[in-house]
Amino acid sequence: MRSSTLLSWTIIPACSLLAADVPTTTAKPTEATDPRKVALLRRIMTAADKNRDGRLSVAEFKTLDAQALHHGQEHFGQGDTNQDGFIDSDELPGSLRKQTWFAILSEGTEACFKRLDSNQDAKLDVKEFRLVSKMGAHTEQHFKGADSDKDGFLGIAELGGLAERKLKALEGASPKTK
Ligand SMILES: [Ca+2]
Ligand SMILES: [Ca+2]
Ligand SMILES: [Ca+2]
Repeated sequence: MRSSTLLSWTIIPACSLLAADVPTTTAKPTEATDPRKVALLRRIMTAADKNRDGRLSVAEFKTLDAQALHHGQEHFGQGDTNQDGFIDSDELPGSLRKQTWFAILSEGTEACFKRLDSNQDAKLDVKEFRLVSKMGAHTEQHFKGADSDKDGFLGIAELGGLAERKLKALEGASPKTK
């Protein structure tokens, strides 16, 4: 019983902090409890879930997929781990693994930029960008599309722009009840 006493010492303060809005019954991996990521995932779900049933159909998911035309169905299938024909919020992070914009936003643009800029010249060349790109053979094309001032490098704003654009376009397309 010593271990449970020890455990309660460490758990109780954390629970009392979280008790206000988080049910303590489900233990989730840290990815799902990071408030920034939770907020991001909620934002993505809200933007894509057009019929507001709390889950994504294939058509809804494809609006998130940068390679929807050729790989949307495949990405959806990989993401729908319980195979019920929908991506729910638990399946969302896994289903977005192949999305460059999601990789950048979930790490945080600034942290991601710093990590990629290995020669620390405050800009990313294609080689540095390749580390976060999920576009495979289309990486260079993707890079050029994000390089809005056409100087052959991505600044932090251009990297952030690439990531935000997808989400902003979605949010712009969805009717807001404000
Ligand atoms: Ca839906
Ligand atoms: Ca599912
Ligand atoms: Ca660099």
